[in-house]
Amino acid sequence: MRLFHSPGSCSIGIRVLLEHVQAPYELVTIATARGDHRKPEYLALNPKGKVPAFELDDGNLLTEFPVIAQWIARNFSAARLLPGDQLGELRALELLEYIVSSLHMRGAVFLLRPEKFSAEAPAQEDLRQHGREVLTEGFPMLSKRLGDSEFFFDGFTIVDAAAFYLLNWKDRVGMVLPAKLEAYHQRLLKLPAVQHALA
Ligand SMILES: N[C@@H](CCC(=O)N[C@@H](CS)C(=O)NCC(=O)O)C(=O)O
Repeated sequence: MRLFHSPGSCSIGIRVLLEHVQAPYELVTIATARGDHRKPEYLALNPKGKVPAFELDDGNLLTEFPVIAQWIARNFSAARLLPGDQLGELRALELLEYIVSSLHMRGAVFLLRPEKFSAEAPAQEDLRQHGREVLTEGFPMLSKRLGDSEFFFDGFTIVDAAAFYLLNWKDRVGMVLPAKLEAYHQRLLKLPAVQHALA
């Protein structure tokens, strides 16, 4: 299996999951900062020009964080990366979607990369403001949802891997996390899988 990954990007969350289940995989660096993701060789493989992308042993390429994360959860089921009961699983997928589709794509992306959507300075400022609002509302919501628990569900799940990459951008988005969320981020940073993924 091969993971197409860019340092500092959301693909670190998939790396954390692969390290957590101790999957054998090859890491291929696609540095978005250098524009590797727009190069013809990568676009031929993944026309979306995004990371993460995950190539299975049979050559199939999976994209989209929640899909790759679910593939890992299903294929390394002993690691219990999703709650075992149906409602628990749906609650985990609901939170995963919120982190990826709202907090990442409409929060962090609008705040950090408004030029992707408009070349006009006032529109960019509106986008930044919208992104800031999404995160300002979202971080306390996550913190409340977490409460005093170690993880969002019983044990480490794919939700924690997504939360990890998002919280890792706290300095980039210039936000101070609510205390419980900050303590959770510090706990995640100490996990062996996270340490290996960051190494
Ligand atoms: N919805 C996608 C988002 C992937 C995404 O936006 N990845 C970013 C890195 S965090 C990327 O590849 N950015 C390069 C670009 O958009 O040009 C997913 O869930 O995987």
